[in-house]
Amino acid sequence: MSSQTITVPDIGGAEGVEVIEICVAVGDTVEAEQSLIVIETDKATVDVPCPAAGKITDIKLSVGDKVSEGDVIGELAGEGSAAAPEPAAEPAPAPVAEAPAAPAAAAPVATSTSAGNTVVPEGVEDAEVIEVSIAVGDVIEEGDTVAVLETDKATVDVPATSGGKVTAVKISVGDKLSSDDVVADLEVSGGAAPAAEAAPAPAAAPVPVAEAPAAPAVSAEPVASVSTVPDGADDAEVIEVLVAVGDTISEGDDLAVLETDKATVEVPANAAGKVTAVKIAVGDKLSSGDVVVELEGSAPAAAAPAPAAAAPQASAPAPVAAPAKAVQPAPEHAGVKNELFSKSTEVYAGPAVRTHARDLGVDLADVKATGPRGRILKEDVDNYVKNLVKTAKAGGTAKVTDGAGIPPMPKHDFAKFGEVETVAMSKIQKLTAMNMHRNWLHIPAVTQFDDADITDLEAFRKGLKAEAEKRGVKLTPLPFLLKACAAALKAEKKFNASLGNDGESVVYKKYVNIGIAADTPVGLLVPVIKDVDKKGLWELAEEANALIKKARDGKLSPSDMQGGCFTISSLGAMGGTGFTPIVNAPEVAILGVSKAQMKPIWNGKEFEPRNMLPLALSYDHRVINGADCGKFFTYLVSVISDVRRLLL
Ligand code: CAO
Repeated sequence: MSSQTITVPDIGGAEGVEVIEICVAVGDTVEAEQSLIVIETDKATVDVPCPAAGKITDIKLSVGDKVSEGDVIGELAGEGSAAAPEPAAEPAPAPVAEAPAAPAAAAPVATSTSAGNTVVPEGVEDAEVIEVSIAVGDVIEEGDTVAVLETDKATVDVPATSGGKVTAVKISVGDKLSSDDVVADLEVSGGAAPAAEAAPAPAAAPVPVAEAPAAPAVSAEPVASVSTVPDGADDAEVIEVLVAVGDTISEGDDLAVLETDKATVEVPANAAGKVTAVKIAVGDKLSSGDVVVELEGSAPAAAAPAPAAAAPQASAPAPVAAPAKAVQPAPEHAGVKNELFSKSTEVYAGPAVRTHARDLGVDLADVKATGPRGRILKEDVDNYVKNLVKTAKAGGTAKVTDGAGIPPMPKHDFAKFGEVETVAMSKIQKLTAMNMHRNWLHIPAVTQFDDADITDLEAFRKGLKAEAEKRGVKLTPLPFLLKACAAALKAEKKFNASLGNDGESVVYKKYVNIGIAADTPVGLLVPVIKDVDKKGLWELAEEANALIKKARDGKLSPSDMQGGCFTISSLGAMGGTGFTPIVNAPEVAILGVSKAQMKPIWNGKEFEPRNMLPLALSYDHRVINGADCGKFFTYLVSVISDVRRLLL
């Protein structure tokens, strides 16, 4: 077993960079590329990966130490460690046979006349293999396509950098490749010059990023400019957008947080002004020059972001498979104090921890940090998950303050207890389920109950039966309820409203459209009667009859179901003394109607038999308060109980 001293790789010339996390302990068995320590400059947090697999036998650093390139991190014992080169640029001294397929440019096989390889040409970085075009045994010539790679900008053929017979294919679909990565081992026949010549990739190789992305160039308009991603970033994921349209920003202000697999960095504005468009979103992959925001009212930005030479480079610590290669900390802007994550809410975590959290589906905002200066450690994420699991196993729900979210529903094996039949839900049933679930979760609803005395209304309605028959209309209590609700919606405008799309405003409607929840063979549908306030009883009865028929015949058009302000859900014909209807968003209230019943009502002197209609009014408490409901409901009940009041 060999031993290797692990040192701090090239960190772009930065000196005295603070160690903020030691990720391993003596005795740990580590993989190549596993994070050993995390260092932090004022611009970036960078994981320093282990150059080879092995066992940690010594650690020389502690949290808080200041390190520079070449400082000793610790000792590694392991089979792979001897082969791992120092981060320095000298050619690997001992390219012994057991060396793994190192993509080193100074190809160790240069002396061989029978073996070589073909490598990824220059200019490629972290591009995904979408096709492998060769197989073992193939005889290829220099320039033949050996694979197809894809970046977010282009799909390119990878030409063979050398000819020969393929003895091993070193890549698979889905791999991420960069320049000099070995694509295939070759047996070179006829003594043709092998890898040594081939290693430097042909300059003509197509470079995926060559076709410039959406013009980072500065707009020609005098007052408009853009702020772009600085040099060095490549395919880095946006994990936070820190500005919005309308914000006024200064040069150097943080616009977004990007993350690669090795570092998390902030993107500073390279121009000042008012943000007129944000061109990125969380999840986007950005590279140097990509436009982050459009600005107005500033001096146009210099064409390119031009990072200052003195910027502490978090890029490319060089141990072999150079990990943090794409990451360049933001350029330093004179006079701009820019604390790491200063605007990134309280979530302060390195890339490895962020990736770990994402893999586990953990929102870091929910995790209690125990690291230095409030940094979230991997153990913090693990402990958070452990606690959730423990709570779930204990059969309890997590405390509200635990932010446990909605626990998943357990799966059931119904067939275990007897014969079952599984029937697929109709499209409408699934849609209704989804809408109900969404509305139930989003709307803090309150339901208030009351009874309306419909003795007189029913007498009036029955008196109109003959006329209704003549007109060919079925006259149920529904059109009366429609008229009464329209009057109440006009009287209490908070009920004829919706929450604005921004969640910070209320939209009051000047029209009165009311939906009727209708039970149909395919599920619950809600046709909407428009301008109820402008229509008479017969017209409402006719329209309700027609729309309900259309719904049951499956003939409603989307426009028949749109534009509702309020809904009536009547189960009156079916029975029941009350139910709590779910608000039909974006409406803010719904009236549930149950079966009318004769009840003894005290009239001040005696009990009198009265026909009482049970009503339940659910409302969105974000828009409507209890007092508003009281007013609306009292008015509604009063007009239902005495429809003459509708004339007032
Ligand atoms: N109390 C007593 N009787 C009632 C009544 C009530 N509240 N409401 C209606 N009735 C009577 C009607 O008067 C009619 O009797 P007559 O023919 O003797 O007059 C009978 O019940 C049948 O009425 P209907 O159901 O055909 O008509 P409607 O206008 O009352 O209702 C509709 C139409 C579409 C609302 C209803 O049929 C329906 O589908 N309701 C289902 C609503 C639903 O599923 N909502 C979801 C619940 S959870 O939010």
